[in-house]
Amino acid sequence: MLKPLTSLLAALPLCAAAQQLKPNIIVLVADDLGYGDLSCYGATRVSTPTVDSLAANGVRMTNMHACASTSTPSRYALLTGEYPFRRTGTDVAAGNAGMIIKPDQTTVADLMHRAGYATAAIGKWHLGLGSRTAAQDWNGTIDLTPRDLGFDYHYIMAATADRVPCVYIENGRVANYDASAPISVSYQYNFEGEPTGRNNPELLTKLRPSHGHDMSIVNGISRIGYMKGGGRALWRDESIADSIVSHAIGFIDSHRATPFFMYLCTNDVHVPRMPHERFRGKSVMGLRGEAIMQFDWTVRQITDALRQRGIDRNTLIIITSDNGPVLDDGYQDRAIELCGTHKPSGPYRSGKYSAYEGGSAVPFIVYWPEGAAQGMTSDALGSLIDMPASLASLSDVALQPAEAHDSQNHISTWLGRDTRQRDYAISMASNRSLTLRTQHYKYISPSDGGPMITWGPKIETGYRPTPQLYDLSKSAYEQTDIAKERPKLLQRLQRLLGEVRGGK
Ligand code: NG6
Ligand code: CA
Repeated sequence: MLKPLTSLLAALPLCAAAQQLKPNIIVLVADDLGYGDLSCYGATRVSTPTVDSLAANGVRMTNMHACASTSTPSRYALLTGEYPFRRTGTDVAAGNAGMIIKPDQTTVADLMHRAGYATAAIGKWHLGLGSRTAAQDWNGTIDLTPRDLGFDYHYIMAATADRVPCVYIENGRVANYDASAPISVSYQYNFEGEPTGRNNPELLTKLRPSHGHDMSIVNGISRIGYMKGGGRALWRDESIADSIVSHAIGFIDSHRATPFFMYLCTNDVHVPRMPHERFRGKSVMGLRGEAIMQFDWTVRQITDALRQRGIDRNTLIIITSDNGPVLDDGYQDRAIELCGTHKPSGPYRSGKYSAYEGGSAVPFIVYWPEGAAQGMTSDALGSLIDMPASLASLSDVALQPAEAHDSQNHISTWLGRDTRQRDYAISMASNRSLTLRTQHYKYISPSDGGPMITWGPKIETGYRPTPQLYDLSKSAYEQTDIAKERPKLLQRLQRLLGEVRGGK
């Protein structure tokens, strides 16, 4: 039946109003920032006043999990809503890895785009670029980029600051490209005559490696991988946070009329930690503490910019991290020596790379003055895999069955309007073994590999050849394995993991 014209007309202004009311969305992902690294999560040897104030005026979730204890698989899950264990090639990517997410996969950016948002990826990327590994045209246009994954704009680091190429990529091309210094990149061989950290330690004026990271030297710091050229396009580590912030604000400024979605990823607090000079000497924990301060500064720049433009009240900001913390991750930055009583993983055992909780438990703060609860702490179990479905729901976008198929909608809980939680959260350790967390328990599947990682620093893996089960309601620190005492519970969690694993 045709609707009378008057009712159609009456509906129009409402639609227009609804359109305008869509909040801007910023998903701000720190790198290697631990559960215990923010003062609103208990840190006392470093202070993060801006993040603390968002937490105090928003929702602070205390039981949130990344899907992996390293970056690439964790970010893969957050953007696609698919567990990284379903696909090979989702492990920590080289700087010249081809694009890991397939262009036909639906990402959270695609969904936001469908909802009418302008979309951007800014900062650390680490999910590959180009259609083929080692075949990117760093001197021309890269053929497969975040643009093919639903992002209108990108200004990114291909991988991490410790991996070449040490340049930003803006909309498929090296930003600030210097034609007088053509760029070559290899993860197999060095370029003739180019110094390396291994052969030319005298050129390491800023940081020395503690393990690995002894290949090409850029800005007095040796990296993973080899590169030649770059010239004016090479980044200065001390200015990475500033570059990320200025491009984020630039994107905000160019999208004042439409709602925007920004996936904003800091380089902090990943290695090499070389924050801006203005933070030097400011933390008792040295460079790692200063990198945490710089992370808080980044949040401050963004929130100030929103406020100055009068859009802070209708912007939803989610602050989280891609995986747990690490102290010595390959450079002699004295993170271990200066840590003192600080607990980067809070109450949890181990950190980055590990199957223990420290590997995947992450801070998660939701701030949106017009839409989220204020000053609430939630212990609802959650997972970053739910980003696509939750933001799609917030934006009224319907998901097709094949899209983001591991992702569930938990937006009401994230906004503090509900206490409904996930039944389980699954994470993948760096050897791809899986863990399953429920509100009270943690199951770690059996796997090969010793109790400590096999390179460099002392990090507990949590790997054992036998299944492990811990009661986290008794102690957050996984110490007493109750697998033998609770065979039925163990079986139930194993079955659940098996179902999810075989499910899709
Ligand atoms: C490791 C690197 C480490 C870090 C990590 C990835 C060595 C010895 N260690 O292989 O420094 O780059 O990969 O970190 O090379 S992540 O947070 O991006 O996953
Ligand atoms: Ca990381």
